Amino acid sequence: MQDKIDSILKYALEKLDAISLADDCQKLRVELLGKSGKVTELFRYIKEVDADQKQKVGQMLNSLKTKLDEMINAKETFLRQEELNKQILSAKKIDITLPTNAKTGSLHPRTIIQKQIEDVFVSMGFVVEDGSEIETEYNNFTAVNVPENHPARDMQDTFWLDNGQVLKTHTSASQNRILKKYNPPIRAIFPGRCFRNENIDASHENTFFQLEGVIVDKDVSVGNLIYFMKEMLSKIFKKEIEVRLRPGFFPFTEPSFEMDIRCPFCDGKGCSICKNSGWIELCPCGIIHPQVLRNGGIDPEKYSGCAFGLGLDRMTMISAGIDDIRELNSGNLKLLKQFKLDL
Ligand code: FA5
Repeated sequence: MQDKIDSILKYALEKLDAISLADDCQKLRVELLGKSGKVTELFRYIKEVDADQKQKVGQMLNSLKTKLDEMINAKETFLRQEELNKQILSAKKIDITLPTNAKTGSLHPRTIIQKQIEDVFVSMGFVVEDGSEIETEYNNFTAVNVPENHPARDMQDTFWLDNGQVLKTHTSASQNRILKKYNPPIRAIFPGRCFRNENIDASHENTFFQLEGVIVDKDVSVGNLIYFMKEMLSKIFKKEIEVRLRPGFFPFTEPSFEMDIRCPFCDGKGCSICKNSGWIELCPCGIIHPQVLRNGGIDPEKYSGCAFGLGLDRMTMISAGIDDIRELNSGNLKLLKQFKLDL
């Protein structure tokens, strides 16, 4: 009996060694342990064995059965895991030679408008400057003539940092650095992200964008301001745009104005975009206060300047016909993807 058991074990080992598919383990199990398998056949011999040997032979065959079962199971588990690994790997395989069908992203409408405005100003001899989002109290307020304890500092509800600096509340915070950097004549625009501790509604965000411009030269007047703004607006809206000035107040400009544009959508007849008034409020502007020039190292006796602070979100909303500023930060791709850069 021992010989027979040994020869079945040897056979099973050789077979298992040669098997490379998990399903073949099942076939071997049937061949050895199935109803008419080799081991089952051996069990039939028990009745022919002497009575005093029956128990011993039975134990030998049972342990052979258990051993074979374990060997086949181990090999089957190993092969099944290997097959699974191959499936996972082949699913993850990337063929870098295939053409890509990945969808590319698109520019945000505000970025599109910013680039268009930058292009127009650059074509008129302006440099485009960058500004920091964290500013000193001096740059954000003092340099632009907002004195200590002046209500203007409360007017712009500010995010103050622990170190006494601020999240820039307006792009005017870059004026001083730019005035110091360039000698007149200066023509510069500087777009940037601004932050105010505002209650959010359809026209106010706590994080928004402005695009500021300064012109400093001999005898700069409101006429220069109107000229450059009209040029920019006409290029953006692709038609002549009429503007008007209303009195305003800013500590950094004197006089200060609010510039409105004749509604480019209804040509002033009245529509939903201009709320039937025929005019759209565009941006504050004015003649740079002499103290601001002085703070920037420029002699106000020799030079004068004008400045404007365009709300980029507002300009984007006007151009794209969006009536709620929150849409711009919403990540609503359906809306945002409608706008294409036309360079
Ligand atoms: C200023 O920030 C001035 N520094 C602008 C300026 C520059 C005036 C140079 C004169 C000379 P104001 O707070 O009005 O001004 O903001 C300018 C524009 O930024 C607004 O017309 C508006 O379009 C936009 N703006 C201001 N606050 C918000 C806000 N919370 N959300 C979205 N846009 C805003």
